[in-house]
Parts: sequence; C-alpha cells; structure tokens
Amino acid sequence: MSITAQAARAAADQYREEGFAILRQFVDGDELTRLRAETARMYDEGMTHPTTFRHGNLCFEILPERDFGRRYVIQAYWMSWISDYYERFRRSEDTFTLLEPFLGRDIKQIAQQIHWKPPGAGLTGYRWHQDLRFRPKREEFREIEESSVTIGLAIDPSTRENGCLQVIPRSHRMGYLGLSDDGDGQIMKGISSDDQLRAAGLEPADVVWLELEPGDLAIWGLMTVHGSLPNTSQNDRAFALSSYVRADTTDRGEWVFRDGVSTPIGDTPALCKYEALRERPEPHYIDQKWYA
Ligand SMILES: O=C(O)CCC(=O)C(=O)O
Ligand SMILES: [Fe+2]
Repeated sequence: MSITAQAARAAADQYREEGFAILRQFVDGDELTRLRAETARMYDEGMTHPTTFRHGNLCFEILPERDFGRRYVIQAYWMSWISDYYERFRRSEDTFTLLEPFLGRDIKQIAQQIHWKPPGAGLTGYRWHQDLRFRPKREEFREIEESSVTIGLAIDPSTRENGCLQVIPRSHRMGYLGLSDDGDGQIMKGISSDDQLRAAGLEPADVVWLELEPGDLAIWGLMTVHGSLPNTSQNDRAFALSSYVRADTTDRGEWVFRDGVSTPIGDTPALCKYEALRERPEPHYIDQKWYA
C-alpha cells in the first residue's frame, strides 16, 4: 500500500470542501490479491445460509432461492468476527494514516460491510440518500455530521454498468433532505430517479460517477447525497465499506485506534448502528421479505 500523510491531508481537504474524495490505489500488489481472495471467501461463507443470518454484529444479507430463483449474497456485516484478514485490515497502519486528518487519533468504527451486486440479482441498487438515516439513535452521537467518515474500497472494478457509487458534490452542506425516507424507507427497493433529486433541490447534472479500479478508495460523509444503480452487467461489484467516528463523540462502536494505536476487536461485540444486537445476540435466521 502506498498512502502518505500528505495524500491523506489532501483527501481530507477535498472531502470537507466537496463532501467526497477519491484515493487511487490505496491497496495494491499482493495485498490486493489477498483482499480479493478473502472477499470471495466471505461470499462463499454467506452462500451457506439459506436466508439472512445474524450472529452478534456479524450478518449476511441473503436474497433466497425461494424468491429469486437462486441464492444471492448482497451484503456482509462485521466480517471481523470470522475473518482475521478483515479484522487486521480495518485497523491497518495505512488506515490510520488515512483517517488521522479526518478524525484525529482516537477512532471507533460504526460499520464494517461488504456490498456485492451479483449479476442477475436485480435488487442491487441503492436509492439516493444520506447515510445519516442509518444512525437512528441520533442522541447517542454528538456532532455526528463532522465527526464521521465512510470509506468504500473497490474490490472489483466499479463501473457505470455494474452500479458504481454516485455522489452529488457539495450536497453535504444542504442539511438532511429526507431522500428515500418515503414509504417503507427501503433504499434497495425501487430505483433512483432524477425527479427525486430535483424534488430535493438537487441538480441531476451535478452527479459524479465514482468509477474505480480494484484497490481505489471512495470517501464520503453522513450528509453527502449518494446512491448507486443496480448492476446491469455480467460482472459483480464487490465494495468494502467502513464507517468511522471520532471516539470522544459516542459510546458506541468498536475501537480502531486509541491515541493512534491499532486496537483489536474485543471478546464481545459493541453496540454500533442498530439495537438488533441488544435484542437478539444469538445466531439466528431472519425471514423478513423487505423486498416484497
Ligand atoms: O454499495 C453501494 O453502492 C452504496 C451503499 C450505500 O450507500 C450504503 O450502504 O449506505
Ligand atoms: Fe449510503
């Protein structure tokens, strides 16, 4: 890997100005080969579950055979619990170099996810939204807009055809716009449209498509308007997301760096985004047809 403190500062400056940034080749060489192999292993692990499976913060979101003709894995959450590779990766030295100009030296993690868009799965788009909607317990976070950042690492090439991320520059200064909060609020159901942007006072012509090569990183914030289309190509789009927060602003999340020192995940999972952990920590299957 090849990140310098100077490149990280430049990315942080761009992020504050535009609401997003791109860092090319954050991961490369042998490291990228291992990352891709481990991500494929996570997909295979997901495929062993007939429906959505949860254990603690670990989760595999499954589109089941019964409703989709064959089984697809579309998301994994908190792979750290079954992957030494991902556990080390989330708190690597390069990750600290990257995050320090964004969040300082004491950092926790609120989300660790892989998103796949398997060809043929259909339901692989994410309608326009701001990620603030995924922090339902707002009172548990202070200064949440300025003290969080999300990074998305391309595992596969991320192209227009396979549903790369799209962002609207400077939308992070517009406040919370309620995009995709209508109806049942499912962001993977239905499709993004220009009209939804216009209705929120945004200009469709401003959209930037974040086309990425494997190992490239996209960076965005909880207030940045973004989304992605379903995959219409024959190639999957695996994308690894991590959301980090300044540790002094919340009691939630898993430690990543304490005064810059890489900190392994503990023995028991910490409460992160959702209450599901508290309500049902044991391994179980979920048979909720959110896509119906
Ligand atoms: O994977 C994607 O394309 C977008 C995901 C996203 O925006 C989210 O999970 O909040
Ligand atoms: Fe998002």
